[in-house]
Amino acid sequence: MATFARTLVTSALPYANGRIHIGHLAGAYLPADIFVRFLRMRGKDVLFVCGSDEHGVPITLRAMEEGTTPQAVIDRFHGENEAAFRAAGIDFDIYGRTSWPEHHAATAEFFRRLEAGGHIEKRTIQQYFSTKMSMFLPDRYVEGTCPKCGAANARGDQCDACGTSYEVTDLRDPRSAVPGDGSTPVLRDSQHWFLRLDRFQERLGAWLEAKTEWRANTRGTALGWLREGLRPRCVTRDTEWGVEIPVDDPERRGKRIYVWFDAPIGYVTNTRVWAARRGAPDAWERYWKAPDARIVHFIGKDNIPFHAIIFPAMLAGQGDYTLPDAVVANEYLNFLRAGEAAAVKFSKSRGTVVEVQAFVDTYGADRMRYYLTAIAPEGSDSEFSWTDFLRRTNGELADILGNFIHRSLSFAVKNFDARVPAAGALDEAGRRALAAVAERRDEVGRLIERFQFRQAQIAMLELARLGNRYFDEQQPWATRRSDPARCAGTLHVCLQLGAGLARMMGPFLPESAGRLAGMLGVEDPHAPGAWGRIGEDLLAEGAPIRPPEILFPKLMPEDVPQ
Ligand code: B3M
Ligand code: ZN
Repeated sequence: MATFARTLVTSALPYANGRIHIGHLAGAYLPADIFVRFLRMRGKDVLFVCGSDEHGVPITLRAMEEGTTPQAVIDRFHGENEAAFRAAGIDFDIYGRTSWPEHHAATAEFFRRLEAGGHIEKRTIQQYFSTKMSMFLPDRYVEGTCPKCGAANARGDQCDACGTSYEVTDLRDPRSAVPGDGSTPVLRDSQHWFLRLDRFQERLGAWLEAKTEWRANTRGTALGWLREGLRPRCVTRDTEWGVEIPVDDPERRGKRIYVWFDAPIGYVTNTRVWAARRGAPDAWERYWKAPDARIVHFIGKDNIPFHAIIFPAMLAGQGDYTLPDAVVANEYLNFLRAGEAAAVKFSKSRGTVVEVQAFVDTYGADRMRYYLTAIAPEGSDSEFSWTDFLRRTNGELADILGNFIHRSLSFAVKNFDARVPAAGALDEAGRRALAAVAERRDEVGRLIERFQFRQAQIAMLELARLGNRYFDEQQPWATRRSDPARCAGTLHVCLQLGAGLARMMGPFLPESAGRLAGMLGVEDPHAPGAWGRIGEDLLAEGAPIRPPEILFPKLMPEDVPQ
């Protein structure tokens, strides 16, 4: 595994057209946050950028549906989503906006440098036009039958049913998706600007060949695009909402930069604004133009082509940018309604949406983080169900992790004057249990570095399972009378495991990690370097501990929707 001086982590910029739901969180945000917290705990230089994606059809469609303006839509949801991420413990260094002037400038800069390199060309294309609404229809405003799988209601540029991307003119039985329209559009000539993606075939091929450790979904999709042969891609649209096309050409009237051209540049914009806010305006280049830095994108699988092919081509076309080191794409998290056999997509219209803010308000951030990581769609789609949430919250968080912490601290507070007892002459079982803390630390770290967060959380929980087994085998409630020194040694070991867990929980359950650290008198779990001190700097004998609070009170069946 190569070593890097610094890491830039990005999460896909959510459209500011609605509230983020737990499917989003499980996809591109929670895994990234676990990774960033882990790197921070190891004292690494890591920057975590995200922000609202504020252009494109999802915004204008919402504004049309609500009879309001795109600006009103983004102002509302940018703020709500920023608050929801904060409530979920997703700790970005900056949460920016692609409506910022700095972003419009950065997009123009990218476009002009690509144009100067001969990578942009103007073409006349056929675009769907609604005679009823007297407007050209961007892809998302056209629906029809998927040209590949025949699914109805396929979107203009990508089919949700089979995932195929295509040109809108490939769609069968096209109809306008503009609210109140529904008419059959006609094709009309329109001038647009194209990114000559084909000119990057070799450059991207060489770069991708080396990405052997990428997940199959990402590597497969990217190599598939290369095998088909990269083709010029339209990077402008007929719309009044978006970044102006930076050309001196009357044809640009009524047209804007395509949202998927400007949105990924938002990662660069947000890094620049972060640097400027710190009074170090050039610091952004240490992440985007440095061979000793790595860029790691966290996304959902439908964003793979943009992050593994198109944006890298745009970066390569700038001449001096670093290309992404890793693109970590999760599959989809779907919703399994009680009593139904098949899971469905999270969707407001279907009444199967679970908004992040509401979930945190009811169950707390850490229960949500634990469960979404436990069912993370890392290698394949996975399912969220309230029944399973209840079962795993009680059966794992409460009964394994919470129970081990509570029984250890309660016993030590009651029988050892709320202090860490003397270890004494530990037997083999005690020595093995102590050694397990550093072993688990290294196992969890290896899994996180390999972006296997689901397995990493299981490995973290394994330390609590081991602690419960050790407590049961040592029977301190019996040795308290029969062999007080042995009993003291048992509790000494249990509290050391607790101190290890207080930090090992840090990337996954940040709030609970802090609470446990407070009970044990352990350093702030998120202090730089805290990760390396797991299993090394032990609690001192005689150190005070606090009576435990219940970390994860059990939920009753009536506490969750049926
Ligand atoms: N705004 C969200 C999506 O397609 C899209 C991501 C942009 S990342 C630069 O789900
Ligand atoms: Zn299809």
